[in-house]
Amino acid sequence: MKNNVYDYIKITPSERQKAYQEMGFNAMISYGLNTFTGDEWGNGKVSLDVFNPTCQDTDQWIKALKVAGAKGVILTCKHHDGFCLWPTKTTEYSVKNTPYKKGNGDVVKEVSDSCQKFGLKFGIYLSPWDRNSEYYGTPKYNDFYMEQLTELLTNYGEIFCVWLDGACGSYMDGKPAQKYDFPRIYETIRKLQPNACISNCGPDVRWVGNEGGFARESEWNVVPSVQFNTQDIADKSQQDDDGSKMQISDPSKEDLGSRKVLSNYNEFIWYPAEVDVSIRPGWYYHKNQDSKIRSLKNLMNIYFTSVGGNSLLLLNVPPNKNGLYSPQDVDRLKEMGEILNKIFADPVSVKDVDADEFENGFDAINCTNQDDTCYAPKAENDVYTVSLKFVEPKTIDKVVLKEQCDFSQRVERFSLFATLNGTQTKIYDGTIIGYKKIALFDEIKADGVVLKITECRSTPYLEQFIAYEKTVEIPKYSKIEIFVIKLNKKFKDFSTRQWIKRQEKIKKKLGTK
Ligand code: FUL
Repeated sequence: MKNNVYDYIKITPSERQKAYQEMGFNAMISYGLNTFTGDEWGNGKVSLDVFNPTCQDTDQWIKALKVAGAKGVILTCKHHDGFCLWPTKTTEYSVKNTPYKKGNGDVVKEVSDSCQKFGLKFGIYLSPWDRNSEYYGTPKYNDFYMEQLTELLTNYGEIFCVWLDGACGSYMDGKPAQKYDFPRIYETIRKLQPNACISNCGPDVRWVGNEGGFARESEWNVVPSVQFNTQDIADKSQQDDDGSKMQISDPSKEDLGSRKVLSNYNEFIWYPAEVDVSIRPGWYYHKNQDSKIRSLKNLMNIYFTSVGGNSLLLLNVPPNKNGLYSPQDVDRLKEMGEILNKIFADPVSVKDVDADEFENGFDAINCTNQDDTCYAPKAENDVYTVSLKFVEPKTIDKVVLKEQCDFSQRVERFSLFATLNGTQTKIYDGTIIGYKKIALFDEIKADGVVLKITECRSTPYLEQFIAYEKTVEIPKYSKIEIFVIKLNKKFKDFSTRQWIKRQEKIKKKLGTK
């Protein structure tokens, strides 16, 4: 195919996608009957009497998430077991028939109210797969689902995201997978909540493809439109309740959007990646996982590869049987928020910026502030250079870079250099920048920093180029730890492939997809 870069850079985000990307880090709350039974995937037949949190406090959840730095919250209003956390008119399998508040509770309302109180956005997870509904597998299910969606989109204020899970194990119930009416689902969401992004099995936000917290080294926002394919997403999603299987496949080397890949296609979309991952091994609370919460180092690693690598982070934190976040989770969230605040406490003040001649209105100084103005050079070039001179020498250990995505994602390769008394030391080599790139490097004393963009789709539009002082030791993996992690992944990848083969055989035997 004969494309040129202009075919790619004409692809830009919608307003709703921009608002979502701006949020960076959101949380998911998995809560429901599974919390009380210890299941990950309830079978849809569990007695509603089990749902009886004695001191549920959604303010406590939302406060803890806010402290960590999350900007929005997505609640599992209905998981695969079909149990609804709101008193829906569509089914009896809901909170209204549980002992909780003698059937007068509405957990969706409580969470959305708490979000409003603490200034977080609220989003919904409404599982397409439903193991309770008698309609599942028939065309009637689509009407039923639409009614549930409509209730959620009309009664709980502004919704920032509808998360459509591709996971389905209907073969376990001897049923074929439902053919969902996605066009109707999207149309309803657009009509009732035009600002909401549709994530995962939706057109706005791309599932990164695993649930272990791994992103690609180069995550592109512009990808071939074939990447948005609900069947494909469902096929790659969980098909068994052993969540650990989803934590494996390491996509870091996968290439979805380089020029080489794009050149094979002729239709492209803006489709940013989202990394969904749980703070615990399971999505739901299990007491025996209290000691298995991800370490701060691990969470920071996920943060820097997702938020710091042009992706979104969706961190699941599940409440316990009392209806509270356990102290272990609260503490970890607090540590996370505290360290992030410290890491980004001291942007280095700049006294001078030097760059190639700028396009009118796109002065180089624009990339040193934190608004959405940007720098753009006037003419296309082989290398674009921007040099910052600090007010005084500082010890730095990270640089934050952002492209102004109204002009698409353009930068394909760059390097950073620290300067001190006229000498230059290379401190970082990178590929994409996109919405946000956090470049971490070993601490170095510098009186300035230089960015050289060596590959770019036409001229760059640089919104931010800010160096940060080293304020705290960033929890990072050592080289040996990285080696062990990689080895582990390889081993798990192998066992997952064997597992998938076995699953395929079982499904073939059962005659289901
Ligand atoms: C998966 C589901 O099967 C898990 O139970 C969880 O809800 C996760 C967010 O998505 O695919």
